[in-house]
Amino acid sequence: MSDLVTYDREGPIAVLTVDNPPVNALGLALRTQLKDAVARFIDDDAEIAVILGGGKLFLGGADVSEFGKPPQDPWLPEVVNFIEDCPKPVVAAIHGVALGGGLEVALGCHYRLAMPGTKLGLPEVTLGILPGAGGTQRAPRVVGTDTALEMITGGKPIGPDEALEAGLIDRVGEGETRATGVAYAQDLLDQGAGPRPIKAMDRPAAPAEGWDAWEAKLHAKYPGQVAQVQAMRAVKAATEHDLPEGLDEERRLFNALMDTPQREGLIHAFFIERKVAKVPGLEGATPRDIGSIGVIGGGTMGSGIATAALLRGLPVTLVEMKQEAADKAQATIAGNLDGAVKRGKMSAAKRDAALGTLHCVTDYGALKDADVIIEAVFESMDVKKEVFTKLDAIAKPGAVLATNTSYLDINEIAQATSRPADVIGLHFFSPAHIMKLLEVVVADATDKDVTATGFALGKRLGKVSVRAGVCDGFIGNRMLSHYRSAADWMMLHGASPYQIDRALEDFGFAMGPNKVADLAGLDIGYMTRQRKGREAGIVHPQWADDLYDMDRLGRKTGRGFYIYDDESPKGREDPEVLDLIEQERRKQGIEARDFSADEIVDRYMAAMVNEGARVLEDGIALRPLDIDVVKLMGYGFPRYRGGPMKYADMTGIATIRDRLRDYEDGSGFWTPAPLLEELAEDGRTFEDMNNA
Ligand code: T1G
Repeated sequence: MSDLVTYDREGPIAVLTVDNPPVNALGLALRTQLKDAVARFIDDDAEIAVILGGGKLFLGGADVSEFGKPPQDPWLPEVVNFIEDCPKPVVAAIHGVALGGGLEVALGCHYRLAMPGTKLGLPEVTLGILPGAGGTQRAPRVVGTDTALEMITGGKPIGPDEALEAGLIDRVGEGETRATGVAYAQDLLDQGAGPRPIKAMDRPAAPAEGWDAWEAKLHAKYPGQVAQVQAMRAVKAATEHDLPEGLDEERRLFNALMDTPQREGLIHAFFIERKVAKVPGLEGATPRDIGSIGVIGGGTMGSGIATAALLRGLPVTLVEMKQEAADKAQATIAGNLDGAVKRGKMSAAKRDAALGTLHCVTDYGALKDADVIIEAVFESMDVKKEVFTKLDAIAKPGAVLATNTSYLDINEIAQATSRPADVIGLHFFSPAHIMKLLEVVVADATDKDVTATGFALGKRLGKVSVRAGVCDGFIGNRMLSHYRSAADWMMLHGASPYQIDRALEDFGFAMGPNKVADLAGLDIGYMTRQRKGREAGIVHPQWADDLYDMDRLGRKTGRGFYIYDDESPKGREDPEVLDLIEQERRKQGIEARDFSADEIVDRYMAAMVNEGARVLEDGIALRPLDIDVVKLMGYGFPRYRGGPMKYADMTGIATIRDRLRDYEDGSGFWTPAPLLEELAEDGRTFEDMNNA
């Protein structure tokens, strides 16, 4: 019985249509039925076959949910080889996407057609593996080694025109996929075309730059990651062996990667970025309209939010206090859109159309028809309350009133209106039109349809939205504040800021915490410390206050933790910073001691996981996966480690609990959270909590 692949005829042409929603993933059942359908074609009197995907795409690749489980026959390489060895020609008619194993199946076919708008790619390295069904052997033979290396080690898909140019496909279709595929097959029959197996093609040459240069480039571009270099080695095998031997080497390298922690971390990241939108308790909620957006405040955040909406075709009315500020916002937004055009993210025509739907004004009344109004004014509770009181008076019934505050109490803001159920937090990350993370912050009175509206808007804006509860800093900044204090603790006791940054960048962070502070501006940290005041158990980084007082705010003043000048644009160490820290040690009678890179990472991560546990205890995050997504998407956490809570599972929760117990110094800062103790005692993991 074949319910995943239908087989029918159009004269001498057999049409094999795959239908395995949602993405035609090549799980065991589909592999079996696809192979059976090709076997039927071989026995049939049809002269040529066309394979195409039902639904919105061709084939979405191997079934990622099978990873980590014992592979089951027929393996995908076997199915691809079976197609390639078919004694009659087989055509792949591709639409939507052909990714990973999906493109590898197409490479097993003898001819390839792609419809306009199709994405063709080998993204396996983004999952910590490499193309394991012949992609590293067949792609170089059709597109050449250099292009194959770009595609395979970069993991980015290409479009049909580029694919045609590269030789990956033979024709770009038009109109309806099936009809186009059948017509192409008929053309091939008319030409007397027979099977054209890639394995019969010449071995590809070595890359122009040479293998050593490629390896060096990959180590530099993907520090600490293993898949890219291994994928390069698989492609190298294609230049040194005939296909069968090359496939063996590819399989060996693939299997080795399948067992790595990086593959586990990256697959975790893949799934939680999708699962995060399935918020417990939101079942049955109905999003309200999001057709028109109001923004209050045209500063960096307000202009960024407005840009994000315009990029996705949503009209925006932006309100500023004075027309001069409104005009400035208009110019900033136009500049942002020009940047999008330059980056190829938007056509000039679409930019012009978008600007036609932007109105930057000073009259709140212009917001009366807006579906969602997002406030992004100065971070002062009084100012925000004033804004929301005004909004309450003019916004239409059912409009969603959102604040972009990064730490203020949204419950208090909501109470400034007569409609607290319509108030929510939409915490964008700067630059708002580029950063993908959006914290949807749910206040006590927020209606679940309003929460669902926040997620619907996030999806429309191309964001990855995470549900957060109300507290100082929500999920991301609350945790940042805590593990930033762990770094301060280590500096007070002997670690240099530069050693800390190096250790954490070697662990995989895009930037160490002190480089991040210099980038954001040391005034941000200073204002936060002023606002929060001294907190028990938290080291107060007096040296950071001293730098602020010396107007050394980081990159923007050319000096912070690092010195930034022509000699060292990326920053060099500043002995004066070390002196400031030593002065504070002397004042507190602390003798500096050595810290190993391992201890720096262990302490920093233990603090991060511990605060994550407290964020879960307080219900600020509903699931550990919400925390992982926030840290992956907004805070430069290394993706191949899956996020702090995944890191804790892979390290062992009891191990982290024990480290914290060892770190206990009476301040309470290192005390393990009750949830951590409980999970360690029960032998449960954060993943168990995700699946509860
Ligand atoms: N396997 C299993 N499930 C998948 C899947 C896959 N490959 N791709 C998507 N899903 C699920 C996803 O989790 C979600 O589930 C639903 O489908 C819709 O996904 C041998 C080994 C195809 C462009 O990397 O890029 O082939 O949340 O929301 O926005 O060399 O999915 O509904 O329960 O993303 O329309 C290589 C990964 C695998 C492609 C569609 N393939 N997928 O985007 O839907 S490795 C990939 C995507 C490989 C071979 C190797 C996208 C998409 P749920 P979605 P979408």
